[in-house]
Amino acid sequence: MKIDILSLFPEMFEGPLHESIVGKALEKNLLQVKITNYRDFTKDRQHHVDDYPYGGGAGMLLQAQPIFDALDEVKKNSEEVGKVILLDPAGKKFDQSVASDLAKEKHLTFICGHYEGYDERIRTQVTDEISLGDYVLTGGELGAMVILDATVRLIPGVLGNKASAGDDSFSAGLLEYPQYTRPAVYRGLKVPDVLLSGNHQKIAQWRNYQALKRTYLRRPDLLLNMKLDAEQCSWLKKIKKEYKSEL
Ligand code: 4GS
Repeated sequence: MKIDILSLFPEMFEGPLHESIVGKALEKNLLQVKITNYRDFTKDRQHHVDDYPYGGGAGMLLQAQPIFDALDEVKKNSEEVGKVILLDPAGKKFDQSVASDLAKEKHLTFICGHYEGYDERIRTQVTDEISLGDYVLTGGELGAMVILDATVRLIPGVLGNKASAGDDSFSAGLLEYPQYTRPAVYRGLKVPDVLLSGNHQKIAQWRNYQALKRTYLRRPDLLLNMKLDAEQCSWLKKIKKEYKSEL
C-alpha cells in the first residue's frame, strides 16, 4: 500500500511511523509513506498557508491553493489515485469496518487540516471525509495516524502471526475475552482454572462466553447489529438473568 499524507507538520509523523509494527511494515516494504508539506506549495514570499475567513470570525483558515497544488503533485506522482481522505469532525465516524475497507485499497491520501479549519472548496477534491470521534483535535495529523495504524495492521503480512488480526476486539463484533500470562497466582490473584486445564474445547467455550458477557455488560450497543448463534443466545439469556438479579 502507498500512503500520501498532506500536512503542515511532517515531523509529527516521525515517531509513530518508525516504531513497532508500522515501522516494520515500512522496512519490509509492505507500506510506503510519503509526507508532503503544503507550505512547499505556497506562492507568496512569506510562505503563508492561511488567511482570515470571509465574513469575519475568529482564527485563520488554510487556503485552498496550497492544498490543491499539493494534491495535484500527489496525483501526478501516482499511477493510480485511490481514496483521498479529509480528516474532519463532520465526516463518517471511523471504526473497524472503515479500517477493513481502507485496507483493501492500493493508495490512500490523507489531508490534515489545522488551525480553525480550511477553505470549504477543499471538500471538492476528496473522496471520503472521516472523523475520529466527537471531540476537537488541534489538527488532523493524529487522526491520520490513528487511521493509518488501524488500517496498516490489516494488510496481509504486516502482523507476524496470521491469526492475530482476526482475534482482536471488534473483528468478531465482540470485545476481547480476558487474557492471562505467567505466573498462575500473582499477589493472590488467580488465573481461572479452565485456562490451566489443557482442555482446548472448554477453553474456547469459556473465552466465547467471557467475550459475550463483557460485551453485554460494557457495550450492549455492539450486540444490536450482530447475529448470535444458538449457544450464544442461550448464554446471553443466562447472563441477563444473572445480572438482573444483582441490580
Ligand atoms: C478531527 C476529528 C478534528 C477540527 C482539526 C478543528 C483542527 C480538528 N479530525 N476527527 N480544526 N475529531 N479536527 O477534531 O478528525
